[in-house]
Amino acid sequence: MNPDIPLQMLGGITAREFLRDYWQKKPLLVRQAISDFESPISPDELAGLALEEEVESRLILEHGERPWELRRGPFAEDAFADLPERDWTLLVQAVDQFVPEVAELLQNFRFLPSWRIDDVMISFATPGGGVGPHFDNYDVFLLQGQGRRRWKIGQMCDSDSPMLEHADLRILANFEQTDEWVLEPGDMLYLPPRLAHYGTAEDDCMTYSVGFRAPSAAEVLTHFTDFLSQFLPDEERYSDAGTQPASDPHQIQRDSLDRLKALLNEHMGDERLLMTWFGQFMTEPKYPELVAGTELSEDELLDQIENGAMLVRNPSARLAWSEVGEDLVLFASGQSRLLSASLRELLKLICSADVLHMENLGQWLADDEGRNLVLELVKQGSLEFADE
Ligand SMILES: [Mn+2]
Repeated sequence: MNPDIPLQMLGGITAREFLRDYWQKKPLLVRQAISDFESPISPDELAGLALEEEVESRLILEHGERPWELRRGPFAEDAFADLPERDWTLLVQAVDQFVPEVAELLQNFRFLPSWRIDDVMISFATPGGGVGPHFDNYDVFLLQGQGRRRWKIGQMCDSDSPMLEHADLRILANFEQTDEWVLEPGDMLYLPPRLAHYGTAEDDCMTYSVGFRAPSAAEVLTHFTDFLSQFLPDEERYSDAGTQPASDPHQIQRDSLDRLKALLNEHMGDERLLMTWFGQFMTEPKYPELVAGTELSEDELLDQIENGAMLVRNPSARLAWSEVGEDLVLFASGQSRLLSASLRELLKLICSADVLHMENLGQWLADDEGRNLVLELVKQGSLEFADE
């Protein structure tokens, strides 16, 4: 997409301007980001999802058995019958993985890397309902789907910000309001990480939260070094050949630190392994159990596609690709595969096409490496046959 075309989604500024002035920096309110927006799912359908075993959901009651009572799904069918008239909210995670029309909304965010997107959470709230004042460590776009919600924003927070005592929820003890707006269907509010916010329903309402993900520095270091260490032989150790005689054998000299830093830098600076780890880490599925492959032979794959079968990306899979030296690498749901540069267009196709079929896949199935890639992705579960 052209980053210099003004977008209605961003209130008439370009993706370039949004990324320069707002992304990760400050909030942006967009009235009618999507005009005449009609929520692709109803509150009843959302409640229905919260009954499903594989769906992650929560109910929060401001005046429950204790303040801000949290109940976790999956819920029984009668769970919604006894709820009070107001001041509660139902939150359902990753609705984009279960409702294709909700996944389609993500097309509006193609100016950001798809591997940065976490999920589309949808909340339904009765009047007064919300999750309390809080902050997140992630960027979020809050798109109003139905009814009206009042959003207040406040101070920038961090892990030292005082919280209410609560076993399950992170609710801010202090909220220093700086602004507030009432959002109507189609309105959208972008919030950068760590900005305090407090949303309450004005009437029965649904809000779509397009949430992003970024590994913490602690995660990057622990996970990358874990990954790296698999490739390091036990005999490779701290070494001090050529060291000087010690003036005091109890002192750790500065030159020891320099040797240690050289050892770290040699491995931490391995860009090939860093890219491989990062791609694998960022494409790990939110729910790995929903990416289950099927056994399939090459002949079966070809037969089916030649007979008109279509492949789609598993909505729970995550795909990305990258260049590593002269080669390409495809990351699929936490795994990586090194491929020759000639497969570039196939990788782009697999990552972006709505469906894969004989017409757009045909030439690649005649290529050994291409055919094998498609087969492996079906066996792994990142691609699956579309239901007719
Ligand atoms: Mn939030």
